[in-house]
Amino acid sequence: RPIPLTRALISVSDKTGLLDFAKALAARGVELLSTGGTAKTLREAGLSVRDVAEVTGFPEMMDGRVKTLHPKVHGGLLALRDNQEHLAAMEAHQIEAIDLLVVNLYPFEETVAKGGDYAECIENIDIGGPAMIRAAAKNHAFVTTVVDVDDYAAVLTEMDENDGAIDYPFRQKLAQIAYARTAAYDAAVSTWMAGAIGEETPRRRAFAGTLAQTLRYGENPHQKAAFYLDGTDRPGVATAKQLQGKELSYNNINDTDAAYELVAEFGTEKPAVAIIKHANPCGVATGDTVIEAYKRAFDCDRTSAFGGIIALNKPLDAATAEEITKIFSEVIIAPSVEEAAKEVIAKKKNVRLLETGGLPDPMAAITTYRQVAGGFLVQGKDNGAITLDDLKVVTERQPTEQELRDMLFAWKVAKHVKSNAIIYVKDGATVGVGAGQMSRVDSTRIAARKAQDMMEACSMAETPTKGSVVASDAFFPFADGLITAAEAGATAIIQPGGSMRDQEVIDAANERGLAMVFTGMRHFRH
Ligand code: 93A
Repeated sequence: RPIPLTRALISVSDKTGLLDFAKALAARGVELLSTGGTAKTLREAGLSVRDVAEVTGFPEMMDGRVKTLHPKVHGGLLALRDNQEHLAAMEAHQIEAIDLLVVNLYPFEETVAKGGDYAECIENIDIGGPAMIRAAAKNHAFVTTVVDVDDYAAVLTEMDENDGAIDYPFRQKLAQIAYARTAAYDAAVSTWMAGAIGEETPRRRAFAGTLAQTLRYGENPHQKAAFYLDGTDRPGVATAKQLQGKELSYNNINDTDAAYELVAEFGTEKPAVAIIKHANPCGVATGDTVIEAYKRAFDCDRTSAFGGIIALNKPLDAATAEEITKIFSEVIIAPSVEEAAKEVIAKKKNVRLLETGGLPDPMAAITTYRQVAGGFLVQGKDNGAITLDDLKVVTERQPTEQELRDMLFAWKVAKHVKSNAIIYVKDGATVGVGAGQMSRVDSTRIAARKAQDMMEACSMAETPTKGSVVASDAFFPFADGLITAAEAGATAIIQPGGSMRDQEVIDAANERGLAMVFTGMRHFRH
């Protein structure tokens, strides 16, 4: 049944929207109790408010570590209003019922994000706040708990629709949110602490998320789905601003993430464009201009690029926008979008256009999760990278400068292609991508075949893989893959090495005059 609000305890670190909300509560006859800083803010705005210290008979002490941890507060939150013993205890100890709790916590996550030192982070672990939230939420049969500034308006609306009372289903919903908040808060503390003490694989692990969007469906229309934020501010699909187009779908979000993470590998030195289909690139290229990079990426596989996801590492300009909109694309994501480009894309209503404000750091230490039946796997994101110095030439022929440049390019792309990954590259552009095959030689064949298809479709004089270099995300177990690449016209190979049959593969390369380098690092992606 609806419970009228008569007394509220407000204790908030984030004072956004506080005054309007408190004024509206006061105007509806709600008595306000508050902690130090919050009470001060309210009083300064002319509101009448009682200090929690006055209610408890204890001053806030120990730098505020103890301010609301008192039976007068917790009794007021936890007492069952229909239980004679509880009522008798309230009477005996002069405990007043609190029927609305408004709390947001010490900014622990923000303190970590801004690089606070150990002591600062510890001091920002809120104890009294979560204790009150958990108490009030437990007693949602009688108490309303608000932990999100976003819910202030809904509480007022609910009151106005119920004669100043809050209905049970709404209290239940707020209680669920309250527990998610305290769980997420403690998860953030625990995750930070694991990092701070260098515990990469702690015995217990917690994580939590905040709903960003309920999705129409998941990977398929019969699957329910939603998108949650983990609280990290990595530039990308989760934090981007959508400038136009339909709502992002589950697959859009997944593919856009793959696209943007890939293009971020190229930094901002030179324009780079990646076109993604089903989480794999069907074209990646650099160029002197953004439009050139796009055209070269598109030329890798014009057939697959249709309905793709396009990621740029540079601002989207009008000329490139014109070029891109010649065919349909699902999503375009870029650090920024020039005004003239916005106008061009606006003509294609269905294209989703995302602006991120920056590129994510491909080297960042990020934890990734994958669910399996009965558990989840946790690993650091693949942020492995190599430089020229890491390459070991294993063939008689040394690679040329151009081959080395292309090999490093191909290697960056290989990291973002599902295994078994084979990538043919020429002049800073992919010309063939073989992804996700169960045998490496099949990936090698498919990539070459697709390049040949392009040659035929565009009546080119020779196949684009002629004179290319090839990257393989893991070692060639046999020489067959390398031989296939050589037959497709590849002149140089970059691969991790480390196979039992390395010598066979090296011999096959030498016989064909190929240059080959070992990276000593592999990039499986499953
Ligand atoms: O240090 S605490 O863990 N000890 C407490 O007893 C306590 N009670 C409320 N932090 C406590 N709070 C937190 O103080 C609230 O969760 C809120 O974030 C903050 C509000 O303090 P003020 O009103 O002084 O700005």
